[in-house]
Amino acid sequence: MKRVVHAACPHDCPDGCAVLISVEGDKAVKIQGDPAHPVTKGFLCAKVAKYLDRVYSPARVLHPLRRLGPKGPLACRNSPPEEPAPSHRWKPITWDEALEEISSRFRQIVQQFGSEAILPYSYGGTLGVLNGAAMDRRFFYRLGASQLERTICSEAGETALKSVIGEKLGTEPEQFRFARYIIAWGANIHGNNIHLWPFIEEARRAGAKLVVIDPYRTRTAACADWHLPIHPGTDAALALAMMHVIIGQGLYDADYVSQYTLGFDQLAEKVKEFPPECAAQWTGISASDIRKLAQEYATTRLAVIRLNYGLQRSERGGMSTRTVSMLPALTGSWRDIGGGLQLSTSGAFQLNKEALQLPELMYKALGRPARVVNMVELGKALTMLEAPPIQALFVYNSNPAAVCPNHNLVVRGLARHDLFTVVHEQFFTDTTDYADIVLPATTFFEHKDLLAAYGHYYLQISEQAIQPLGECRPNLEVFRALAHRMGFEEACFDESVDQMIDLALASRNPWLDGINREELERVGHVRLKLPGEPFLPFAEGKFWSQSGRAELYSDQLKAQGLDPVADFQPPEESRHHHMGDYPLEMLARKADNFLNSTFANIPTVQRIEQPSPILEINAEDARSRGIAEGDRVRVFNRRGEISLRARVVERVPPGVVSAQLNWAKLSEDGKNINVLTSEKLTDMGNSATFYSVLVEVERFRDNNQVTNKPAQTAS
Ligand SMILES: Nc1nc2c(c(=O)[nH]1)N[C@H]1C(S)=C(S)[C@@H](COP(=O)(O)OP(=O)(O)OC[C@H]3O[C@@H](n4cnc5c(=O)[nH]c(N)nc54)[C@H](O)[C@@H]3O)O[C@H]1N2
Ligand SMILES: Nc1nc2c(c(=O)[nH]1)N[C@H]1C(S)=C(S)[C@@H](COP(=O)(O)OP(=O)(O)OC[C@H]3O[C@@H](n4cnc5c(=O)[nH]c(N)nc54)[C@H](O)[C@@H]3O)O[C@H]1N2
Ligand code: SF4
Ligand SMILES: [Mo]
Repeated sequence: MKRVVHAACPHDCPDGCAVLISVEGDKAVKIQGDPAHPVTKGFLCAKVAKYLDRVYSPARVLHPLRRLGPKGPLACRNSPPEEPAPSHRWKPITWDEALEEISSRFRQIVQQFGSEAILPYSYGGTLGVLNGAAMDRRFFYRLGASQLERTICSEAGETALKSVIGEKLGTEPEQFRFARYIIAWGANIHGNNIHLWPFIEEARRAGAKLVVIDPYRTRTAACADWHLPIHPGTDAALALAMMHVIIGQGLYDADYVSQYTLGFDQLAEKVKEFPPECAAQWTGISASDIRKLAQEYATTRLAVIRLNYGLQRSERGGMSTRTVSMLPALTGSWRDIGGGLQLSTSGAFQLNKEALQLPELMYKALGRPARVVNMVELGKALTMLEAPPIQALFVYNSNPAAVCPNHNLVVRGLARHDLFTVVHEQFFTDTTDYADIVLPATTFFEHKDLLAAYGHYYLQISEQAIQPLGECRPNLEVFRALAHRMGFEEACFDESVDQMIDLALASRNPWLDGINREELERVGHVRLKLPGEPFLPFAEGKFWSQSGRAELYSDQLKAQGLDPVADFQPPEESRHHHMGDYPLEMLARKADNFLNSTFANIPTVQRIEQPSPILEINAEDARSRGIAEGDRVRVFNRRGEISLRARVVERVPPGVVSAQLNWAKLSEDGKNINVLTSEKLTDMGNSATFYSVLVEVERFRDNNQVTNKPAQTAS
């Protein structure tokens, strides 16, 4: 019998697609986008369209396993990317044995070092409300484990956006069709946010102009009306210069500014320091182009900005995001249907997180907040953290040995003999190579969950379509079982999936009013009860900041030692400071067809992505280094080096090179691009600085001379 199950894509992607899975017997046979969802519109991205290959991959982790032999990747590479667990490497054990071993090691560590010697490590494997951050949080709070500061992705931008408008709210994607001037600012829409594209296309058919501000000529930039290849990390200079023009020429909405903003006078004073001529030197964008951009943006009715997280992965990414976030408050474009700005919509989903996560359990365990470890600094934490040293690491929903900056330091930490590492995973990733115990995880086909979104305003239930493969378990069930093993007796560890969904929905937020599980189960996705149709969150001010206004001046920032208005300084790791040993700015970017490191091992997805790890370099930089298309090159800085194949392109301007995130063990030298990235944190939000990286590139003298050893094996 064939049935169709409504699910929701749980991957870390703004589009939050509604998915229909066709099932015959207990086998999923088809996946498609739900045509009824107003943003999914019946299509999926190329990678998730191939999801059956991922769910039924022969390389899935299907049973609990204990490592045999040393930590670290096998002298790998030549093994096919998809292969089941090699038997000389892993010994299958029962769940009972695995849980027993984990709980007894945890107990021992708690006794000897204290509970904060245990560190959870998780991020965006699933954004499901229950399997992303619920039972796991309860467990680690109750255990009194160190807390993880989860800022690897977006915290700089989020903090900055909130510093102006107070919450993560913005223009809904469906309204982009009404815009007549669209700026994609540090936003790779074709790669990372494809479901916005049809709305942009619709707007362009009606005459809208699309401008892309990105140092890299993305596919989005290539089909835009105007691409401005900005120097990495200099967006604040551009935005401040735009405001210099907008204010100087009186192009702002004086009525909106006076009614709904705070600090305009200070801003007007500040932007005097940033005439376009000065910003041109920092940004590489000519003064006349800056003027033109400012004038067009401020005078075209229905101008919208799709701001994304690209520019905040930079040392001063917070300030960059803050300055751009000020623009629609200045022009009053928040008034217009199809105006305003979108960075994230997630602030609209005020689920009852407290009840799901129960942070009070931490106080019960410790009587105080537990130590906080920043996830970006995992390498440091594992190798040089003050007492108590991390003795156990529990990884789920993340692949830190691939995604974390300063990879060499991370794997040095992960290779520690005395570190007890558990990894709950769907695949044998770079991180499972360092695990003592690997636990098999379900995919979203195999469990039920509740999904919010950060690129639209629909709440969804994702139903379980098939039985778990092998002995796979959802995150929630693993932490429930572990809590029982640890003897935690609180009733919260017994709550069922449906009880937890009901809890999540039991929120005082009026936008969730009346939305219940039964309705979600019946229709799959439900629009939040947003006030007004169309939803214009800030048409009449009502910002979620303390003052209720868009804060162009912020005392809070001042208290943090930041400029209370805005400011620009170039990143220390940029062309503006170092022109010496490492003169090239590297963008360690995401692949258009993977999702961070997810999908990198799926052959049918690999086939649609660029072949083997490459370095994109401009002809000018290639020529001066004697590098030709296809040459093996060594890319290096003081943190590490990697061997890549050169591709000489116009997509990156002179002075900038680009390479993609991938699994380290799939490359010839067992490394990935994060050997070069820095764990330096951003100016706001303690986020990662993947796009503030300087490198040098040289041609291998002997073009076949490539070190063929894995990054780090256990000694
Ligand atoms: N296909 C695909 N989709 C994804 C992901 C993926 O890996 N692959 N990842 C998902 C995740 S976790 C996230 S957070 C989102 C992120 O989606 P985006 O926010 O779009 O993030 P990025 O791709 O990091 O950066 C966007 C663009 O910013 C550019 N950029 C880099 N530095 C600067 C700068 O200094 N200034 C400006 N103006 N631009 C700059 C980059 O070249 C890039 O094209 O995408 C999600 N969707
Ligand atoms: N160089 C460079 N590095 C980057 C970035 C970049 O642009 N450049 N982007 C950064 C960004 S924005 C982000 S968000 C981070 C992302 O970092 P991560 O959140 O670690 O993202 P993924 O690489 O997608 O790894 C998620 C892992 O979770 C597993 N998983 C999926 N679902 C489940 C589940 O239900 N249970 C369990 N237990 N596991 C599951 C997947 O198999 C996958 O291996 O990477 C960051 N790293
Ligand atoms: S990864 Fe993004 S675009 Fe692809 S199906 Fe999931 S939510 Fe949609
Ligand atoms: Mo992210």
